Amino acid sequence: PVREVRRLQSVCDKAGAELVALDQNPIDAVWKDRPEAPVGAVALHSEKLAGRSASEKISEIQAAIAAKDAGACVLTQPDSIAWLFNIRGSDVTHNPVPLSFAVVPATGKPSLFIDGRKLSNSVRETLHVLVDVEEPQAFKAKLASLGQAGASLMIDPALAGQGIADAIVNAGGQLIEAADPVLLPKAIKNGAEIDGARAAHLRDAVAYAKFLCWFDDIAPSGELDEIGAAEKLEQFRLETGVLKDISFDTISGAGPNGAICHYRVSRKSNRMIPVGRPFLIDSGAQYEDGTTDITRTLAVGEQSAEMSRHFTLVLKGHIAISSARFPLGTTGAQLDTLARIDLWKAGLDFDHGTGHGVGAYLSVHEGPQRIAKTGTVPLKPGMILSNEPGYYPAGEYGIRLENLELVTEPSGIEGGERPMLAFETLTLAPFDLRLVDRDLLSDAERDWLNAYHAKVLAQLSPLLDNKTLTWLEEATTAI
Ligand SMILES: [Mn+2]
Repeated sequence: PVREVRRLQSVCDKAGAELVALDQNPIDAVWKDRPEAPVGAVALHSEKLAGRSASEKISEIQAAIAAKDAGACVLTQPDSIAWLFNIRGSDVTHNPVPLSFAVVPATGKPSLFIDGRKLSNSVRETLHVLVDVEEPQAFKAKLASLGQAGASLMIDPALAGQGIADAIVNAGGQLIEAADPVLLPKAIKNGAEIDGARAAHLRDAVAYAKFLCWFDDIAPSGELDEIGAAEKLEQFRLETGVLKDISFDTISGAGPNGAICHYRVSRKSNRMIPVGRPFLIDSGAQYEDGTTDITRTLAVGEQSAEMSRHFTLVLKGHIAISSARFPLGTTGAQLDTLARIDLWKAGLDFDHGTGHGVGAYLSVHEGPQRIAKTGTVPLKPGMILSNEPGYYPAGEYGIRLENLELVTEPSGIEGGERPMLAFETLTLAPFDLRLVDRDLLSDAERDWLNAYHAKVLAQLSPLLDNKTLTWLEEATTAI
């Protein structure tokens, strides 16, 4: 990206070094068995799920481009392109996006640069109404011809490659640097996308409850390993019959592996899940109507008082975020502290953000919103964010508790003056009460936990088999 090249340039300047751009990537010379670029099939994303037509979205984005006095905007993010044209792809594992580029003029028909082998005749016909479909090889020539015509082209310096900026400028064009105009509208989900997210989470919760019930049967034997747990969870999700993919590689962390934040289980690292330590599992699903992401930390056998204390401190942070009320204009950075304050008081912390944006059957991580020290974007109604504080005593175990939260419309509070935003929790799964130290929770926190568990039980009970329902009733007992 342009911004990264600038950063490297300034580092090189300081060090008295020279940053040299090459025409050929030197890795290509030695990468003999490089696979061909993927040609995953493109599917149309229905207007019923998207909530808006592609032509309506294109008009909105064109107005944003015109407002920047740009002749056109170059889109480089596959999820921005997928959102704008109401398409989904299968080029990237766990992310339903087609690899492609697009040039959207302030007026007139956009151009989509995509390998034609990804498009069936019917998809191509539908797209042709909206865009000029061109092969990827034509992309650079298009940038050059716009440059030669003296056009002003909008690019996002954090996302667009330096090669794109060079192609425009070298041909005589002007650059207008601005945030990808799709990011914000994509982040703010409309009514159809919110309904879809709720449906996806309810479906996912049924699979998840079955997994938790199964886990409690098997794990205390000490004969379950990380891969076995991850595969079983995926199997329950597959049994929904509508799983498109998991939304990322499951983080299944037993004992010390749980303390590695972005741990990814492999055949080599695979551990047996030890009895007597919490087990962390972070996973998610892609359904046509929504993307999920959930982390639970589960008791396996007896847990020490120290483990429960750590778990409960993390839970307090999770509850503080979930129950927060805040005015319009509040950023994720302002809320981030709420997730940490009880850990800080105990001399503890965690080294990742508290939450990230989540797409609507798109990337499980999307901007621009986040709950983190770097979260400078105000939270808006319709945004979906994760709420996932943690604590990771190195070499011992990991604790993380994650739900997805929807930012609601501002509403009044009894006795209050100003309308406040809130979070509606989308994820529906119990927190492991065997790890909760009741005495560390305030009355309000206990009320929150009991109300959440009552909601989980009420929503799931009509959908569960008897065995899972009996398990869930026990798991959601009021404390
Ligand atoms: Mn997450």
